[in-house]
Amino acid sequence: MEVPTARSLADVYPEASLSVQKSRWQALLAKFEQTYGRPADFVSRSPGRVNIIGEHIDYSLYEVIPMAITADVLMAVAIRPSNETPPKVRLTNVHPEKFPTREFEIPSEGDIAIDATTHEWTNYFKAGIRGASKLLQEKKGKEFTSLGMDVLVDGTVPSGGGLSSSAAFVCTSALAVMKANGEDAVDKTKLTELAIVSERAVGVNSGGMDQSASVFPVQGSALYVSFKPSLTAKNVTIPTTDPEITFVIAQSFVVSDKHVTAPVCYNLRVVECTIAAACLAKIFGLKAPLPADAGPLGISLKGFHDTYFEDKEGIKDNSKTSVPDLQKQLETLIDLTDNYLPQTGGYTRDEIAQILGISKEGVEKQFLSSFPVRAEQFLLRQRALHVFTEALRVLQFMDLLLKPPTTSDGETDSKALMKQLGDLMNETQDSCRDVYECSCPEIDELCKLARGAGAYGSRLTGAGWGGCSVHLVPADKVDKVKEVWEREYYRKRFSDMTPERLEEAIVVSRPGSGSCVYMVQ
Ligand code: NG1
Ligand code: MG
Repeated sequence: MEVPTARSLADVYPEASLSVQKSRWQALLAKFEQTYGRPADFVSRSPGRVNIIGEHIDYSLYEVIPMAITADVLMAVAIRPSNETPPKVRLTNVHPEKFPTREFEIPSEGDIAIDATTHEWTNYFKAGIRGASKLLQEKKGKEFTSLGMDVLVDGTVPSGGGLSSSAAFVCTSALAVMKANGEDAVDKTKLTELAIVSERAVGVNSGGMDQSASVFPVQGSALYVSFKPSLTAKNVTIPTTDPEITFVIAQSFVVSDKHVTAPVCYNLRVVECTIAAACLAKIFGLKAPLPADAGPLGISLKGFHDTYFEDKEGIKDNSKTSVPDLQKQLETLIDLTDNYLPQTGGYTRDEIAQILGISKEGVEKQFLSSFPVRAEQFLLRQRALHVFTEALRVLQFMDLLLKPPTTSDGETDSKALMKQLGDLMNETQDSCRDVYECSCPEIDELCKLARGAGAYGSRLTGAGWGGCSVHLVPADKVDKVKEVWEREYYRKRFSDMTPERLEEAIVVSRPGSGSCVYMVQ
């Protein structure tokens, strides 16, 4: 499937936001001309996302169900002359006070240096150039170097807020570079894969959910993303019910900056899950080594899962296993983890080395040297338990979307559906808070308030430790939930809460559309 070329803004945005978007696009194109003295050739666009369910399991290569939101990153681009050597990139932002103007050259073969130790906005564009250049070199030959570009950026996905501004930015950049170099048909899977790898170049050990959710969606659908055996994404419509199911997103305004917290939060979780996979494989004496797969550290809990059932039950291709059987497998793995990784206080480097039968230096080298991580104890038991139970909840959630409960006259039983979907989201929140330890008191409070005011399900979304929360709320309860948050959370905690900030804090989002290009006439 290819990234579509939008003919009009109605292809890109839901009806309700069209007039706001129209003025935003006009302003972007006018500012482009004013800045660079000529019109843009095209606009590249990718949205942010909210994850509905499947938290912190993408990097263990389990399925997740995010959806695209309306907020997005736009890049108006004009291609620079092809005889310019080396080719130059000029990057400006509609908010230059936050994102200052930059200029740099593209070295031959596109092997652009990225200093991941500084948190610099243009790194994400460089990551896009690097990834896209690699892909284009495979096609056009080693000596290919990208053309230069003049770019003006306008992003509306709040950064550090858990709605994946970074993936939206990298996907938009990579798409812009592909397009500028004459790629008319950009394959969605290829674009997503290159954006995943590109984002890792910026120093975050990320899974692939955000980039998939930014590239693939079609309007009105959530996305079921699988990573194994290879990346695939299926659009799933949310059943129409009365009252309508809505997903409401609420910011906690607790900023969780991954570049600062990763060594003790995000990257540490990635490492804990990877070590758990290695330890479980060793404990069960699996005959085959774990497959080297697309997880950030080469092996994954899903890799362990498939290998375990191949070893014990002779299942050669677990992707063909039925959903009820997959659910049983996960229940088995939950039991095994409970019995065979018993230490609730965690495992030290020495203990891990002992389980794996390697030296402490070996542990350090294999698991702790690719990304900065700081820890003495690794909570393998809790992390594996979260991952397996969460993977199970995703399967159950998908089942409900595909086969919603019905009333005696065969209609969708919306109350029962919302209750069951909501229960699963609430269980995710409990697990994130107590087992995976990636929530925070502010998010817990937003969830509690929402449930009290009529939300069926409430949980953190994205990496956590702050950022955003997502809530399943029937349309007729949205106002009540908002009112309670305003009164009990935002105004109590932030004395300087302005109406504009409140507007930003709560978003009722319908599933939006993914990446696209728009040609400027
Ligand atoms: P955010 O919320 O964008 O930091 C991160 C990861 C995802 C996923 C979630 C947790 C990046 C770019 N994204 O999301 O891949 O692992 O956390 O489910 O690191
Ligand atoms: Mg991000």
